[in-house]
Amino acid sequence: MKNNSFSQIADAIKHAKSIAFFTHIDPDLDAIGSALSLYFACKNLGKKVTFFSKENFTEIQLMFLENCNVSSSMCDASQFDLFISTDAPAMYRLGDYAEIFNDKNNTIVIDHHINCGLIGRQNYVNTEMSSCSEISYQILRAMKANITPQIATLLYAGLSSDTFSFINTKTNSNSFWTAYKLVKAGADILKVNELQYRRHTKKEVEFKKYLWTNFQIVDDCAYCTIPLKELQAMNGKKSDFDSYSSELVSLKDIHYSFSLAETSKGFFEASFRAKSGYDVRSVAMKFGGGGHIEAAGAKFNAENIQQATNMILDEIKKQKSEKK
Ligand SMILES: [Mn+2]
Repeated sequence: MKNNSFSQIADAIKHAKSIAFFTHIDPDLDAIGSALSLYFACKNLGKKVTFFSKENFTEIQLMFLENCNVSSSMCDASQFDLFISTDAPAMYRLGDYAEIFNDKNNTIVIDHHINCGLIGRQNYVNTEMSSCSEISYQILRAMKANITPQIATLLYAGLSSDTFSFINTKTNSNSFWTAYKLVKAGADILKVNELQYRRHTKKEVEFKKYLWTNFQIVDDCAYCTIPLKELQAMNGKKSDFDSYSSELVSLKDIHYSFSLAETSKGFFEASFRAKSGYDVRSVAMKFGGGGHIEAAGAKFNAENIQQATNMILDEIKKQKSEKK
């Protein structure tokens, strides 16, 4: 796939009158920031804009969705002349909205993952970017759009969360340069930091307690599993244990980590992390998932949680021995 230039994409956006925005299911702040920054810039230019999503947004996500027209109904393609997807590399990541990108509609795909088949009429996919929000920022610059404090805050939230606060190895000079520009434009760092890092609820603490009580280590892999019964007892869902794998990979001498939860009978959701130089994307792909080299996820079926755990441990072991 050949990338279009920022100015080509900016032109397409500027010429559109009504634009539908999409991002991946289970959206993180980079998904929301990269999509909504463009959404609000277009809205400010007087365009008709709709953000399509069927998520049950968390309280924190809703803080970033303020004043956004979110539609959870199907998208009537005849109502829009442009369709933009951000932060999603594969069709299935768009959930019920994938269909739109199947047609030869006027689509734009903006992303920083290794592409897995989601291709627009125009594309800008760059895996060197630490966040998709950085790409959205470049497009807004090419559009000469006014970067309002609200837009800057959305982009900063995406950048800050996808770099794990500027510590993961994708963090580069462009991440800091973009952060500098966004703070200059009025990004509310305090709001982003407070919402992301200083709002731990009692429930989150319960989940952390579970993690640090139940985690296991095998060789250089740390992991934590949550059986369905425990998950229900803690009244938890996927987002509640999302941070487990990130926490575990930060342990000394640990190169791989994963969290694994049984979210319904016989159905498992796994989140993988790796330290720099190690690869969990290829592990996730074995289970029908994907993501980045150092941060990936997958959903799959297994008889029980012990079997699911062993399947992952075996796969990590196998890939390590293949690399030797
Ligand atoms: Mn992202």
